Amino acid sequence: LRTVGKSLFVCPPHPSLELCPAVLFFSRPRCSGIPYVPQPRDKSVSARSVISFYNQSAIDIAAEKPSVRLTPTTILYAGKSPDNSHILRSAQYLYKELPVRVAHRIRDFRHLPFIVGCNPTILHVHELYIRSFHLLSEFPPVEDFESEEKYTKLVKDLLDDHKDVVTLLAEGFRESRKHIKEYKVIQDFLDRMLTSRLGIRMLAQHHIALHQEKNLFHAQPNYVGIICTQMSLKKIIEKWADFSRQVCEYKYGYAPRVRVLGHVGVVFPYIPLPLDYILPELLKNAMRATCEQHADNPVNMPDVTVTIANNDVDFIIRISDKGGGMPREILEKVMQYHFTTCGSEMDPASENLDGLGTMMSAMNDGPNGAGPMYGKRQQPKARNPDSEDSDSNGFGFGLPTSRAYAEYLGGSLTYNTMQGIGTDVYLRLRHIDGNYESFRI
Ligand code: ADP
Ligand code: K
Ligand code: MG
Repeated sequence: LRTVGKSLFVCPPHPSLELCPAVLFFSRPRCSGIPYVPQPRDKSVSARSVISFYNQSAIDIAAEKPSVRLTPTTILYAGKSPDNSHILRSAQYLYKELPVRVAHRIRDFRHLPFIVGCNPTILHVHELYIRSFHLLSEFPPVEDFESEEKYTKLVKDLLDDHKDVVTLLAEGFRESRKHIKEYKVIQDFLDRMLTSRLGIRMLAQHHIALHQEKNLFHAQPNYVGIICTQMSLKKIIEKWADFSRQVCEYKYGYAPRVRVLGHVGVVFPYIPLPLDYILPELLKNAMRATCEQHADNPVNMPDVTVTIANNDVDFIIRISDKGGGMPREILEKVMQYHFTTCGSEMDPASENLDGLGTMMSAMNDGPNGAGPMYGKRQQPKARNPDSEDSDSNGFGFGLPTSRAYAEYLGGSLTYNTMQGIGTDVYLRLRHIDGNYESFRI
């Protein structure tokens, strides 16, 4: 098996990835006597990737190149030119940069422990990246607006192809992590994978937004690409508080109110995209804890309090709840990928999430496919309208992913908890307005 593993990920490969005996062996469903032949989710994807295993040198060469990371200020002040040449330059930057970043991710997949890399769900994501690499690197150079238009279409399609990647990785690792002794291997892989994906999506979305701004009809006021030049923290917090309350009401029948205090009037340039992921995660955690702690008296549930503090260098958002805090035994674990007190992790016997499942499993089910616990009830109106990602909730990904994003953005995510009372979570992020050194995308 070792040899086959090497041949899959390091040396020239087995002729057919799909039929590799090791893949067959490891992907056979438990308790089934029938040999399992993994079905490619998309035939064209799979066929392409199998060929690509023969042609890895292009990936290897790209993977050796360093990625060129830009500061948001560089992006912000790159300027809009009346002849739209900035859009062409933006596409040309992506044209060079995306294959390199995608190749780095492929290299990471190849370095995963063999048994994890063979997981069919992880293999599927691995293939998705290989396919994207080829589509991006084989695209003819972007030289004029006609090719820019086509290139932008390709980038849009790829964003769409990759929208479920977080959920797929969460599933794939949940299945295979039990075979890995060292959690750090998984954490490092996922931290790199998820933050790199965030970076790629920010760059791609930025370009797509610039492209759309050409048409004044699509131009959003106060936006340059994905950068909101006048972002109000209070507004964005309120937006996600409303969203999270709807999800919470759907799950528990009630939801705590959210008060926003502190520097509520601050407005500055920032990129809302990562906040659109982090804020609902943190608010949902606070609301879930509050609802479960005060289930006996939901009418007098304590509010969730969000405090904003702004200074020259960074801004801090504190989310405080009176949800009973975290017990000592789980303190070390809450930041781990897959650790959750919803459903099966704490209580492996309870496969059915009835009553305890994370409120966001509602969001995973899609518009019609309510799972058993939501059977006859109405779906929440709220779906995460701004986040492109399908939800990875219920996987214990909220805190670790938010922390990885915060650190990628030059900030931090920390918490203090008082068991029996409640929890304070601090999200600290750097300004991007160029007065101090900021992060690079
Ligand atoms: P999930 O919400 O899917 O369980 P997270 O990573 O968001 O995953 O959180 C992991 C665990 O941390 C939760 O299951 C819960 O036990 C604990 N936790 C997170 N936030 C809070 C909070 N505000 N109060 C109490 N416990 C919390
Ligand atoms: K977790
Ligand atoms: Mg959560």
